[in-house]
Amino acid sequence: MLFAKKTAFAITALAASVSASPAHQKATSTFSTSVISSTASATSSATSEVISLAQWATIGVTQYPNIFDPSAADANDVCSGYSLTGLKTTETGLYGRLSLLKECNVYGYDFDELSLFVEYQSAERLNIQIQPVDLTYVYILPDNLVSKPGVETLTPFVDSDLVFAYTASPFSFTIIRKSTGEILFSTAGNPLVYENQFIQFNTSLPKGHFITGLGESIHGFQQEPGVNKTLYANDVGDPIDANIYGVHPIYVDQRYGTNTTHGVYLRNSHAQEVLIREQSLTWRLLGGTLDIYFFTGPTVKDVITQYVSTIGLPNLIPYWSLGFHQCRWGYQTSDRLSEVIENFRKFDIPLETIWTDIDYMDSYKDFTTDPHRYPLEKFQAVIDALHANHQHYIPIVDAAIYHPSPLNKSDIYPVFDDGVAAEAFLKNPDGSLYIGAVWPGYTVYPDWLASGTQDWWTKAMVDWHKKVPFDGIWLDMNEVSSFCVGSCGSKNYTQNPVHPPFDVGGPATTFPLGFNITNSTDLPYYNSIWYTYTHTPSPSSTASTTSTSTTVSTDPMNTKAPGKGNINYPPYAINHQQGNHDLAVHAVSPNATHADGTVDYEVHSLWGYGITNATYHALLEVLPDKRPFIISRSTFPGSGRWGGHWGGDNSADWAYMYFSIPQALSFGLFGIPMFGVDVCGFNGNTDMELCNRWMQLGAFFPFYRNHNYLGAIDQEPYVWESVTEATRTAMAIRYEILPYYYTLMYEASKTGIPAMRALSWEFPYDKSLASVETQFLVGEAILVTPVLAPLVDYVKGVFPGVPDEVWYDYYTHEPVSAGPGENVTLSAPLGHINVHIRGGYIIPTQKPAYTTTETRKNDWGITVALDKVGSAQGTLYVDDGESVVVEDSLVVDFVATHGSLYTFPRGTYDVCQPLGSITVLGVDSRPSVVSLGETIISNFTYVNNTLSVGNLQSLTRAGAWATPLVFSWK
Ligand code: MIG
Repeated sequence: MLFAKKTAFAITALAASVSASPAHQKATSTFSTSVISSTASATSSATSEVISLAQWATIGVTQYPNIFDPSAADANDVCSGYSLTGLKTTETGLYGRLSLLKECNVYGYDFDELSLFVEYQSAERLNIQIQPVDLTYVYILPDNLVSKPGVETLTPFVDSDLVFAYTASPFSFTIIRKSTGEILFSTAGNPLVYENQFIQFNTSLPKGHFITGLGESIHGFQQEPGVNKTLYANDVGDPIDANIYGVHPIYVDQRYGTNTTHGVYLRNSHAQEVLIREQSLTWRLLGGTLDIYFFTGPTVKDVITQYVSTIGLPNLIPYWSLGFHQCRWGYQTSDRLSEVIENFRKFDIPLETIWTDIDYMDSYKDFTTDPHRYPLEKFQAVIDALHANHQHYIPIVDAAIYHPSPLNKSDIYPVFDDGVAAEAFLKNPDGSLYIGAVWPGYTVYPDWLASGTQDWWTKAMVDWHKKVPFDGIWLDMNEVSSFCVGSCGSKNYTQNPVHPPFDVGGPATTFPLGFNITNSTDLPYYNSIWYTYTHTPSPSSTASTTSTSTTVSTDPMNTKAPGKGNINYPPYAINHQQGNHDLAVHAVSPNATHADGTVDYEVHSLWGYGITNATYHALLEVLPDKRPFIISRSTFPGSGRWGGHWGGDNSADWAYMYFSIPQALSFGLFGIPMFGVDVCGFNGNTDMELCNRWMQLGAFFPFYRNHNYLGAIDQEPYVWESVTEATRTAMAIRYEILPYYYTLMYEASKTGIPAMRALSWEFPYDKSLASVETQFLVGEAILVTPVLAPLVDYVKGVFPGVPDEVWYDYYTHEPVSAGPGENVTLSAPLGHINVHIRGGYIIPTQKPAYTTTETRKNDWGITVALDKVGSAQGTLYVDDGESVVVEDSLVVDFVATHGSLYTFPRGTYDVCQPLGSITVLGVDSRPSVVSLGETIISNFTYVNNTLSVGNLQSLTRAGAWATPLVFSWK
């Protein structure tokens, strides 16, 4: 086999020279100069000629996805199911035995005898477990790996609102909501199919259902009839309606007829497929056991709390992580990084955290820095300066670990050697190291189920932090990605470092819809970059190396195998998005083996969850007593306990700005509230108009980060004057309401209810809101209505709850005039994002500054938005923003009624900043007397039914929340 010697193009300085002077900003957009070179590798320590991984090694064996195969057997037609016998009640539920009625072996081998357990675990949760009586060939997902909730309170099942009913033969079960008599879930009419590599059950659904959840995919919020959801962790750049990075087998079923909601969670780490139809849902699993949890709700927020506390509540984020994050693939030198940091300062755009992508690494090896491009001392000076300015630094850490070549004495990589010594890496079935390929060349993969892996990982992080004092970690490629099929490096790793089998980071070739109109002046410039790139000759291949083949076994016949079966080519082929639908394409192969014998096939989608867990615990050692901050690409139920998530490789186009909202809402209910997407778009070039709108929209997401593809034009917000201004406007709001946002993140860590919310969660009785996913709420009090299309200066939005609710414009304090269900047209010129405050709510604020730390040192404010009867309430939570174990905290309750605002502080956390201002929206008439405590305040303004007082500092010197306050207007 040929390994072509090849060089890759890299745009080394596309991002190199945006001017830092405002005078250089153009009204539309500015491109930086680009230098295109043909270095052998994007990092310097590689030699000028590098062997590339052969193309053939990336290609799998074609599988025909079952859902597209018209000749595929339908298990519901060919299987007969089981019959239930020996049903007994237990202390907490039922136990029974299921016997196979007739052999079927449709996509594997039938299990003859199954055990059925029904357990009423709490008043809110019912668990059904079905597993083979003989557990020899079945994978049982360990409790200590993925939380397995048990019986919480000894509830006799009569106390539950859920009733389990059944038919004995063929066995089926039905879950009924007692209080409404509604059937929530029923397998009646379809057989249970339970084989070693295929499990299937169905439920009927009412017509017109509203199902959400089931991720991760790029899709609208609702999972409507026709959806085929494939759940299998996958490294791919955000195609629409395909399986991507994370796996979340949970759905929420919101029933408008009875205004009740329930949730269904399937605790299983195998590949899955869920088919949603007008009146049914079919769930397919490629192994393991059935472990289903039903949550009673009855409100949708109840379901979220019930589910998220089952899988693990999200960790409380550090306060600083709510600041703005700037990232890109292509900050190629530490000088460039400094320049970007300075540019933000010069343009007065708050920058909390700068991130580096794989550019900083020495030949893409984790825990290294490139000696020439990121010389350590210089790099350290950049990080020290950030810290001195209350700013932060986050590096990427890739999943795979470089395997040095033993033939090259100078190819030294202790992180690898230490990992081998710790037995920390995945193996082949024969016990040798599993060796795939990622950026650095042939790589090995941490085995998160092996006992020595955590300590090895922690040590690597602790050691590295001594050199590169990072503040958080960005976890990428953890699906877990491999560029070749199988253990392709087993016989070839001496060729390391090999280059990826594709060119890295060529110029982006697309622009957003409408670009030619709004940004026409940039087109010739862009075309010239593309011309240079396509006319630079590629050095020809000069040598070849032979390779013996890999260890991948190929069984295109899909033969059924007993035991664990044919794990590389399971008889039921899921619609896996990768080339040929082969499970081993662009990922570690299903037969990669963990220390305890578990194969990747059984826990594939848990790899990213494993590294997030391990990194969280490593960070607790790196920065003792500081809350770890992690953003991970691959996630699984429970990942939220350790980290947040970004939406992966979206595209710089309007559609992806829209998709960011349903993706965020879904991750909210997945228990991962710290979510955001690559603002301004990753793949493709962005443009001024899109980036303007997106920088404003992103400011209302919990995780706010601009990130960009290597070969795309610059997109820091200062690149365009209009984006600079739009960004400052939106960031001023974000930083002003940080106390409110942080309080919401705190609540998320206690209840699971995310900060960013669907309208259908807050107004569950209004079916017309179910489909709204172009607007969202931050908490209960702030409604965001972004522009999601080019070339418009207005936006349409609904105002939920009217006429009972009143919504005030954030900027003008004007109440919105809207009828129930009315799609109101709002003015939205470029640079203006519609934000509304809901009457009845009180929002604590702080005067915004450049960083969150400086903002925390500023005066407080209170915004009171009165409802129709002149009342409002709110809460503030404050602590030091960083302790893992919070010893001192402060909660302030706010109530406004009958012309007075009362604050009720309690707790031990000291806040010394005074209260500077109070603003009351919706005051009917000009007050004659305004007072704070005993002091009459004569200096107030009353405009637009808004009462504003400032300069209260002298009255609250001991700190805004030192004592309860009464503020009155009469
Ligand atoms: O295969 O590190 O999703 O954010 O910039 C690409 C380079 C690898 C994928 C991540 C993206 C990141 C990029 N990475």
